[in-house]
Amino acid sequence: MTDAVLANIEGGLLTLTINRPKALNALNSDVLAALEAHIDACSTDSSIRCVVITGAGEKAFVAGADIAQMSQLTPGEAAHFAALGHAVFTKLAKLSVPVIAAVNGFCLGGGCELALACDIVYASETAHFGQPEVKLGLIPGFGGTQRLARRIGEMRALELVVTGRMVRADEAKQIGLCVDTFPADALLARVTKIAGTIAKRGPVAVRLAKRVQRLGVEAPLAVANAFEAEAFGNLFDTADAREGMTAFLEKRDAAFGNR
Ligand code: DAK
Repeated sequence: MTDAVLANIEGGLLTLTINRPKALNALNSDVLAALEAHIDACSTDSSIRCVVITGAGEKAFVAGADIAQMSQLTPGEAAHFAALGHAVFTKLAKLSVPVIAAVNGFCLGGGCELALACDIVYASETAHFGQPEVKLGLIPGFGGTQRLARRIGEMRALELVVTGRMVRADEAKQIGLCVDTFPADALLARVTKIAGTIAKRGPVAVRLAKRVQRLGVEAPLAVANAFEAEAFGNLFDTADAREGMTAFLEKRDAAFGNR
């Protein structure tokens, strides 16, 4: 595997670092292929409880799709690039464990779409978000016209997409593009701590919570509530739910076995 994306696994936490700092971590086909390989590996590793994605260097999370590479694409290659990007981001969104974006700087175009494919986003106080594709005569190509509206609402999303303007971290938090902001030098440590908390919770419950919510937002409320009720019932068949409730009653920490 190339070093386009660095992977580190520790304490049930997989940290993926997009690693092209000289190009502000722009997404080229090598990065997308490496990301896909790591996501595939993660999807079959039951020891991983949470994933964190960040960018190498101090300046950028991901400053978009690689414009230099894109500018050379034939229509056929562009279609392949778009299909690869969609496939990777969809796989990421469908990972059974929560995925957190630690946005450590510019988060633009394909980078913002990458953050939108993650379940939870935290940002450094110096981060900038945006979908500037219209400045290049393009539109977002990795799901941004769809996921952005679902996350922050149609009006705010279209305003960002058609102006291409950048949003600073404080506004990003205010409009729901990220949950919270931290000083740049504390971001990764704070996000790792939060991911560590998730990793300690009942793993089957965490996965089911994500699954039910992801499925439910695409469904009518009555159907979504039925998903939840079924999943809730299924948890009573798991050793972890028995252990969690027993541990509470016995006033001790639960020892979950992921079963
Ligand atoms: N691609 C390639 N290289 C990039 C890049 C990018 N997106 N962003 C930055 N770089 C490179 C710069 O070219 C520069 O390289 P050198 O000149 O040093 O070799 C290096 O990173 C440092 O950047 P700057 O010198 O520009 O740094 P500044 O601090 O002055 O400015 C900036 C930072 C983030 C404001 C600026 O770099 C910038 O505006 N970058 C471009 C941001 C952008 O437009 N992002 C959106 C890209 S378009 C589709 C599929 C996907 C997409 C669309 C369609 N389908 C197939 C349908 C997605 C599109 C996009 O994401």
